[in-house]
Amino acid sequence: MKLRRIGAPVNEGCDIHGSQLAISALQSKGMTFGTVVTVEKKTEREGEILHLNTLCDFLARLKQEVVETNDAGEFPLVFGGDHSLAIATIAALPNKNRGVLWIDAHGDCNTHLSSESKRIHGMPLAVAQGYGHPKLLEIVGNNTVDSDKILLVGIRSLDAKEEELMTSWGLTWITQEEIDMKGFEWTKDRVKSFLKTLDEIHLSFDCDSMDPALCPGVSTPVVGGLTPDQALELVELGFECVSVSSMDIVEFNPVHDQGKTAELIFRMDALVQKKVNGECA
Ligand SMILES: [Mn+2]
Repeated sequence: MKLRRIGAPVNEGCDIHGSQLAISALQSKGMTFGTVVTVEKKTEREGEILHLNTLCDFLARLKQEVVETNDAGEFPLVFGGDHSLAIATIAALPNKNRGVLWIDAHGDCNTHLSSESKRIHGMPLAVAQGYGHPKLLEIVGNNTVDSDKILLVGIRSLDAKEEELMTSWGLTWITQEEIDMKGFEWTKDRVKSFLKTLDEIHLSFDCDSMDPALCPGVSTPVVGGLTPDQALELVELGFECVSVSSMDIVEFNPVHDQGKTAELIFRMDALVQKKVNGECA
């Protein structure tokens, strides 16, 4: 299968300077994109969640791009940009039999009601399950994901209300503390047994799942985390255990990077390309 790189330099879901520059930073290092979907500023209502109209417009266009990529028989690999874009990637394909492997330091399961920051990049996984602001749910339509088909890995920063929501929805997550205590082999076994229950997944990789001491190019770093090699191993495991239908690599912030996160992104891109090409060979 052919891979199509879709650039999504969105920062309105995060509002910390930098991730809007991710695509041009990757292009300057030689990466090429099939398409780049850009943000067009819309008028915002006061008191609404941050940049809601701007993001809804952007996400609808990004979703359409992923739909067309899939219709063309190509594999959509979406580069962020902040994690709000996953709303569009996940919404693009029917999800009733599809799971999600979500590698992240954060839960991204806030709703507009629980969120303190009101930033949409903390909400995409809630929206994907059908919880959140009506305007965001409109983008998802019927393509929600069942909570019992989702596994989060690398979690080390949950808000109290967010954690309550995650528990009430029946979500499963592996914390970084568990990974550190029980080991990476244990982690891979857990991920593997989860993947084996599914036919197909969307893979969402947040760069802040990695230790910011090793990969500092992110907007919301949290102490500790995966090594770049472990991150690659988890992504590889995804492709080896189950059919991956789409993927995001998000939250790269070149302003804070010292070339290290970019280097990991290039390695991950090469790995995904190899897996996608091989799948139909
Ligand atoms: Mn995230």
